[in-house]
Amino acid sequence: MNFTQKQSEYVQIIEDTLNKSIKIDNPYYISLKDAMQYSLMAGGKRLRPVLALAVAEMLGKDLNEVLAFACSIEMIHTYSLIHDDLPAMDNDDYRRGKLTNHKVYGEAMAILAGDALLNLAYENMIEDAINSSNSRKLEAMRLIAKYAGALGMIGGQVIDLSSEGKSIDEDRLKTMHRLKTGALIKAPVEAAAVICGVTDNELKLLSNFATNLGLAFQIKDDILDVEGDIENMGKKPGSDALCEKTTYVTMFGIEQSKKLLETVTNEGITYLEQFGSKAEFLRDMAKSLVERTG
Ligand code: GRG
Repeated sequence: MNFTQKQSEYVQIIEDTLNKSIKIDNPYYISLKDAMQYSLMAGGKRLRPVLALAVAEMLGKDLNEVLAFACSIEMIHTYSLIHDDLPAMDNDDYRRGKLTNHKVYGEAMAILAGDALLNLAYENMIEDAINSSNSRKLEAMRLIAKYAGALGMIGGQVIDLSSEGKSIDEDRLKTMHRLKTGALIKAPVEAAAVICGVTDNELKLLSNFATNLGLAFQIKDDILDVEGDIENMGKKPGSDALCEKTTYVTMFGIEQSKKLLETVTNEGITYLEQFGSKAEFLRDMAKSLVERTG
């Protein structure tokens, strides 16, 4: 099976699980379900849960062992995007070519839909851990909470907000992206690895791979922001794309950023050597992120 087929297979499993995961049927607040479902099923790439499934399969484990955690990370990712789009943050009208959550359901409901997705993520992980004899799931949950929280994605978002309108140095730029984007890419890789019972050395290798992948993902995002006009469609004055902000491209220039992207990706792939041919999908995934157009 080639990379694209395997990726579609993973995405299908994730879509099916996510689609069934919001179980609100109370007519008094069915609108909350609509708002949660709207963003959760809005056509994201499912990069993070795919990573979790791919790690589990590489390690020879049943995908169901990590599926609840994979989908929970996607819920956390979705909540972060809903909140990031709010007027108090990036103030965006469109995401993935569709109106943002608050533009359809209003700000209050968008905040609540994000909050509810975050809670559902942990409820599902806890339920999965309770019904499992795998005690490592608790540690996996701790890692996810850390990477999504103040020492991870939320911390990165705060650095981003406090950097607005300022010219920032390389260290601050890297720290911001390591936390804001990188942490939630490390979460599925490390959580899946821990659930599957890897050795400390294997965990370190996979963690290093994910660090590089997250960095490459962000550099590519910055390159796409400059190169893809579509990225800027629907943005309001004051939103990211139109306001002067430091990115890898503004700091290093486009050509240097492309070289950095290549170097970071290739280095990331070297951490997979020990896993041999079983790591083929993860290698291809890293390469596909370099080539992505959106
Ligand atoms: C509001 C707590 C809080 C955090 C927001 C994730 C985030 C932090 C902000 C999103 C802003 C942004 C565009 C970050 C760059 C990298 C990134 C996370 C892109 C979106 O991820 P993709 O490309 O999205 O995986 P899809 O749409 O495929 O799910």
